[in-house]
Amino acid sequence: MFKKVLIANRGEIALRVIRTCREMGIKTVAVYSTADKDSLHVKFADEAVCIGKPQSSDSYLNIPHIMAAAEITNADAIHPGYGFLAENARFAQICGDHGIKFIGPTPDMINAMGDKITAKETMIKAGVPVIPGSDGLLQSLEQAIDLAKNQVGYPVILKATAGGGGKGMRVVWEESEMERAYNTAKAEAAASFKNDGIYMEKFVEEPRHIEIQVAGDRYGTVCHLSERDCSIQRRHQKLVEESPSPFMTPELRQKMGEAAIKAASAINYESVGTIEFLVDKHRNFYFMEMNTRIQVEHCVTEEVINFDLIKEQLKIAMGEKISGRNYEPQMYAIECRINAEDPYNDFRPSPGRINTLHTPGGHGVRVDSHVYAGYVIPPYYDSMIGKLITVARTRDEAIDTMYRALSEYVIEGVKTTIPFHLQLMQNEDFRSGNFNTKFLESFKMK
Ligand code: MV4
Repeated sequence: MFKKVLIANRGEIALRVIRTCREMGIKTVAVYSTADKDSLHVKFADEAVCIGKPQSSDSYLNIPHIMAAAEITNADAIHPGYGFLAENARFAQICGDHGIKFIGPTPDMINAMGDKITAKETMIKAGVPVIPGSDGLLQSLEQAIDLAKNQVGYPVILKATAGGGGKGMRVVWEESEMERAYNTAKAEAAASFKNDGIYMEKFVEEPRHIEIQVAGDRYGTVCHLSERDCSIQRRHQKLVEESPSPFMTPELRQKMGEAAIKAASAINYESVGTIEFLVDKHRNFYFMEMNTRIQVEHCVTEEVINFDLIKEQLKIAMGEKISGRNYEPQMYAIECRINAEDPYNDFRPSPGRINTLHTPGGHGVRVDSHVYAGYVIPPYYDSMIGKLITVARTRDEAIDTMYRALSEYVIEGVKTTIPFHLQLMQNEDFRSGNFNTKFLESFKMK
């Protein structure tokens, strides 16, 4: 049993982890940068240690500073949250080397999924469907041209093996575009990831992004906890997530759930994690990547299966067995990300002071947020103010509750994504479940 957990993160997820620790009788240590000294995660934790200057590289990404904070407070485990060091295998290794449990998978598991070609090869061996494409790294422009023409077929997409989350991808519609795309993809990969390895896939047009939540324990048991639909994204930033997916059928859930369990079992996965799939209009699904962390959107799953995923993650890290049963959604849940961004101005970040705050409440409403009236959103990190989650027996009702809750939400002093979400909740295509990852490209604010 952990006595004390250090949370190597900030904002709403730090608060989220503190809440579950408190329920489990585990003491908590917050770490914070000088920009976050007035943040709620600092006030809610049992102890707090300042780990450096505002820049992430001086604080939330600074491994020596975080390890020092863990040692002086005598923490026996570290929860990395999401982002920052959550998928840093070296950090997980260093925690282990210092006798501090990293609450997440082992460094080997992080590495197995961090390199996308390695991950894909592992999935092929495990019998999980992947998108057809090059057999590993592309060796030359000539090979790329030949493959696209004679094997894969246009359109194709070039991706960085060290990438993920959409960075450094290039879609190629015809041969005349290949040279440019090949060179820019390689250069971008080198600049962003210090690894210029790229590979090719058939480009799936207008796919849905549907991911399966999984959990595995150290005894080899893996289960799935159903899906989330994350197709409502803008420039690879998710804005709305929901569960169940309006595109899902019982048969597809069965098949994708089985594939997700195979995927996680292939690396003996321990902890909670997510298998991301692309799903085409014929309901063919393909493994895209695995996230070896808790995700921002985990709350919609928690609401539809009535299950605390952070508690499960902590129990698995403490060596407990999981039941091994799979979970089906019993409810409908939607999450809107409330960001300090101006939806009327290309979603430009809008940091600053929240002068007035009224948070929605009532039946079926959950708000996970670290802000309060007078809080200043610093410019150094992401612009999330919080997550508004609604839950109901039908999707229509969850949307109606969301519209009502959004209408109640008052945040003055900064621009927010609330006006965008209000308009989305009234959009006919959204309401009918008729959308894919291209939906927001043509969405216009009124
Ligand atoms: C694709 C694709 C179409 N075909 N791969 C974007 C994030 C990164 N993980 C992979 N991504 C995509 N890969 C093939 N072969 C389309 C996307 C994609 C996308 C995927 C999920 C959610 C939103 C997206 C938006 C644009 C492109």
